[in-house]
Amino acid sequence: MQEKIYGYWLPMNVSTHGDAVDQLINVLHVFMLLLFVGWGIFFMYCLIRFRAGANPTARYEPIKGKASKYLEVFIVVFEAFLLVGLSMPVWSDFKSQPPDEKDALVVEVLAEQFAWNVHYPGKDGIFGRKSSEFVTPENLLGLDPDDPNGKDDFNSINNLNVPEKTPVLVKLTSKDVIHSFKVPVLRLTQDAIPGQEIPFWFNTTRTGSFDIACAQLCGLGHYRMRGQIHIQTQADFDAWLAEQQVEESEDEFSF
Ligand SMILES: [Cu+2]
Repeated sequence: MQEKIYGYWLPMNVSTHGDAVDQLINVLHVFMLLLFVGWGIFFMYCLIRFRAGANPTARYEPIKGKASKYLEVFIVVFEAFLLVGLSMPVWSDFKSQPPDEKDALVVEVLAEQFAWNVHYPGKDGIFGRKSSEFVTPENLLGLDPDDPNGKDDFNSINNLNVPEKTPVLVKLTSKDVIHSFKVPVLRLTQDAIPGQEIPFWFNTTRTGSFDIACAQLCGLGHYRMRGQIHIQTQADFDAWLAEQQVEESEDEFSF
């Protein structure tokens, strides 16, 4: 059964940092609504108060009253508070305190036109060396066949499996053009830039399968660059991991 993710307001949130982001979005929306209504009333007032019928000749002196000045100062101070008081702490908390690699699930995501290649390090926990020169239709990640660390690595396409309530550290890059890894329910968007490996992290609050979208218009197939994140219980995730590793060793025998 498809879960209801979207309603009248923000989509469901399943990440630990999502509440802080939502709070910011809510405050901003209420503030924008107040500004909209305020300016709308002022506009109506001006239309009536300064209509041509009642004011046949224009007056060139500016208004003497101080009300507008105080209002503008208040708005500037409030906007500074939004930026310095609310946005920056949330952002710096999220950006400057990534989880320790020991405590997190570390995966690499390699974006390409038009898919997400998810690279898991396998049993040894070490990623094999990747290079564009090794990329073939069978070796989508471009793993170096001579690197022993890459022997037990495996990848999945458009499917990112993670255990719930565990920090996940993603190292994101791109093979071709700029893509953007976006998971609305995780309140997460990160551009993927060719030639750069950009780390980001998240932590989940519950299980479920949710969409991963590409948020950069990256070519004609952009619309079908859709992946899924599967947040599983630790037991389910371990079972899935074991299954992948068995498949991987079967692959090796078939060479
Ligand atoms: Cu894309």
